[in-house]
Amino acid sequence: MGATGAVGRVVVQLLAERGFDDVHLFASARSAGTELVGRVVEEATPDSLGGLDLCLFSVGAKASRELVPHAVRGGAICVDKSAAFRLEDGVPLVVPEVNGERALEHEGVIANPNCCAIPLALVLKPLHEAAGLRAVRVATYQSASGAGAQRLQRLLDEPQAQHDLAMDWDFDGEEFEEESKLREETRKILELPELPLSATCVRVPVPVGHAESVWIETAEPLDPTRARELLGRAASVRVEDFPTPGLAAGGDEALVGRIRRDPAAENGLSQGRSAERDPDRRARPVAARRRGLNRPDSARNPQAGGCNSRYVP
Ligand code: 2RA
Repeated sequence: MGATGAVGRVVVQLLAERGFDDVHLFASARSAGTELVGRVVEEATPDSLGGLDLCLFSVGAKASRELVPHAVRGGAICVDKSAAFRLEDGVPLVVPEVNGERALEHEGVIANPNCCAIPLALVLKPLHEAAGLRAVRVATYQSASGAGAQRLQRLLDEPQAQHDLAMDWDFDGEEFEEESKLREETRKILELPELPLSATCVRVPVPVGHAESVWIETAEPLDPTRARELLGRAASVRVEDFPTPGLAAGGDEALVGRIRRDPAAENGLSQGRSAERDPDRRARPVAARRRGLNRPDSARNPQAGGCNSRYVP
């Protein structure tokens, strides 16, 4: 569901590459009829979503809230990438490498975390097991793709000289919604409900590939060399000296590097990481156009946001 969106198109391509052939593609009435990987996209309705085994939802929270219950009633297990159900009791919020066993506890819906929470959890889990997390601070540098296909196209169409930072999430006067999501979701995935975690999220003029700087404090001392070893062995994590969105694009791993002692904290460690799943790394044409880059509402477009991460945020 959401087959024609930024994330949906990647999902469709990966399913085809990986040999899944009993697949139906769904989208809203507006996008139904589009052809992808030789299949015609069907309109998602309460009836058309009945009788399916597994539904991958890559739409906005409003559409998920409306349609997921129909698919579940029709017998499907739904993996939903929106924020609609992530923090609900009884809905596992799963990063397979971190808490995959929780998926088995589903009652019809399994939630897929925010695309910044997924790689963060991947790198925090082994460090927590080794030394106990005491506090986490994160700064994100999020790509245009995270706000959806239209936002990505807008960046590609505008002159480079007009590129700017944006903070295009709902703002409660203190925090952006993205920042509180990152805290609450990471706590749920790691099962550390009290973990002190503060985030500062910014959208940067990069087409695809989110990056994060992460500062952690641990209960026990954790040597950077040891942290590097632990991360080198962690599933779906790749240690790179200088991780960037460009290096991560098109791959299945979260890259982590710049692992070093943080002299500003006792038992402090800092690191940078980057993750993205975009099958198309080729440069795209840039034409003149700029509209609303920094408007707080610029990401609230009708198109579902998505960062094309391997886990489909
Ligand atoms: C964003 N993480 O980048 C969110 C949604 N993909 O805005």
